[in-house]
Amino acid sequence: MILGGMLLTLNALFPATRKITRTPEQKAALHPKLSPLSLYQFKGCPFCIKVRRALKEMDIELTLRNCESGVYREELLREGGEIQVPCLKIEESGKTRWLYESDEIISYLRKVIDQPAA
Ligand SMILES: N[C@@H](CCC(=O)N[C@@H](CS)C(=O)NCC(=O)O)C(=O)O
Repeated sequence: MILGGMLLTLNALFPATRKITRTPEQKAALHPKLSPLSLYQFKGCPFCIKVRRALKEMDIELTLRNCESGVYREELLREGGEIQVPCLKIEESGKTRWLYESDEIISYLRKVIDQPAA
């Protein structure tokens, strides 16, 4: 908890910088690719902060689900299989996948936003 608070403070003091800046139109074009995704996270988890900083660098936004407690934590355990964050919930073609591991999540997001529109 104390470490998480310190990391959040450091993250606020030294915010990630955008490596790319998207126009509102470009963001709207990404919406179909990103809306099926949600990031299950803890606010003060270093690996979650790493993913959130990568989101900022890529100038994209995802639905964030805080799962320190409550229904999203229960859902993560029940459907994802374990309580480990960050975890990306991917809803595609009527199926749901749960992607664990911060590096995997960042790589997946990079691939998703580079994909040409379907
Ligand atoms: N290798 C993982 C590590 C993730 C990890 O250790 N997450 C911790 C929080 S910082 C966790 O989910 N712990 C389970 C718990 O607190 O119940 C990654 O890079 O995503």
